[in-house]
Amino acid sequence: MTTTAPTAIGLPVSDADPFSHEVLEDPTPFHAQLRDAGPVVYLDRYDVYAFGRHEQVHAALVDWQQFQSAAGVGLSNFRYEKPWRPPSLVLEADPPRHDAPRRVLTKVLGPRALRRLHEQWVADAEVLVDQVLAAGAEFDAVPALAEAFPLRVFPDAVGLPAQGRENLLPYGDHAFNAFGPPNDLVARGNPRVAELSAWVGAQCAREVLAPQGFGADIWAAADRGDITHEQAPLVVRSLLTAGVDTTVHGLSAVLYAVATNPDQWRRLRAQPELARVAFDEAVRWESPVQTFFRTATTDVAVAGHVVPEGKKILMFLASANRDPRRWADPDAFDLGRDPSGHVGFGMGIHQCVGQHVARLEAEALLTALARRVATIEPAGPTKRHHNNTLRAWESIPVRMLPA
Ligand code: OVM
Repeated sequence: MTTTAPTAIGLPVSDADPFSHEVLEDPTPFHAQLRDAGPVVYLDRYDVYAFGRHEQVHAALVDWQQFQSAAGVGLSNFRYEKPWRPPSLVLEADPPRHDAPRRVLTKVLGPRALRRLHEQWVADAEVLVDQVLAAGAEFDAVPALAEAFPLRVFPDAVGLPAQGRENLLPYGDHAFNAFGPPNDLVARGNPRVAELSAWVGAQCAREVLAPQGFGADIWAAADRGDITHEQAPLVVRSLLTAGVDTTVHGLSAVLYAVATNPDQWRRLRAQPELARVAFDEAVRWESPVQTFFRTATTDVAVAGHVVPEGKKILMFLASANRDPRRWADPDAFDLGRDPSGHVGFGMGIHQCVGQHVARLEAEALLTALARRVATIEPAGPTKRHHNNTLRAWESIPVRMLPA
């Protein structure tokens, strides 16, 4: 990153490209430079105001009045550019319009629904882990576990038909790429956007969804008048967009973390009740969702600088989650720390509404592994999957020796 001398008004400027393949391969050095350059850094290549420190990222996340979402939470400013799909009714909305769809999702994905799923998901995780281990000690943890488990439990919980589920990951991958600039990653996804969007759109119809599940629950909320029947399909779409890739990469993160930190795996084996802490610590450590944007609704004063009205703010969740101003030994994956306060699920009114579903998936899978697997070791070179928003693995070869 070339940081030029601060401008006349004292704002550090950088010509870095956070969406370049070099940064996507390993964003950690860039994040450190960004944090050290100042609390606000102007990225002149994109005309955006970047926050890399925990203090400013957290403050922006909880200030929806001055940092709005309705102009899009990617680089594209919906005030001037047409979105690639109809905006999400929750993610890309501000109060008051945001609130009814959000309340519906909070309820549909809440404690009652999860109590119903808990036993089934624990049993599903045990079956999957037994199958994988029976096939051999060495395998790729990404397809075998991180992809297989969410794809086994989540689409069923939504009530999706079996046909076409292979579209879920490519659709989500493109949606998260689309928050970034229109670079080669977006171009590579574009040829399939019409086909994938049509498939996802079709799955949101009441007749296509099973009579029980998150999808049916959203339609039932429309019958009660909590949202309109016109809104219901787009609320279902949010589950299909945000619910699969995120959990796949979150599970990859925690599997990579325990494979490369054998002391932490031993700790988890000795205390399987640490499974949820392990997952949250992995979300802090890896930040499967790296970034989101906001738009300034007014000239906003931030740490002695001004973010002008209408400009985009780029919040580096991943950088905030490893800010040494906030965390002791931030680069360590440590089950002994309290990871709460991390912004990997966001914060404030848009904080991940599916986080309890994600934690339940992780708890089921990690607990099944902790009961069966004595040691987890890397078994070959890992490979990253690049995405403009997601921190992802394509491949994590591992060797798991049974207990
Ligand atoms: C949505 C949504 C919510 C969170 C993340 C996301 C693609 C999408 O409501 O569609 O990423």
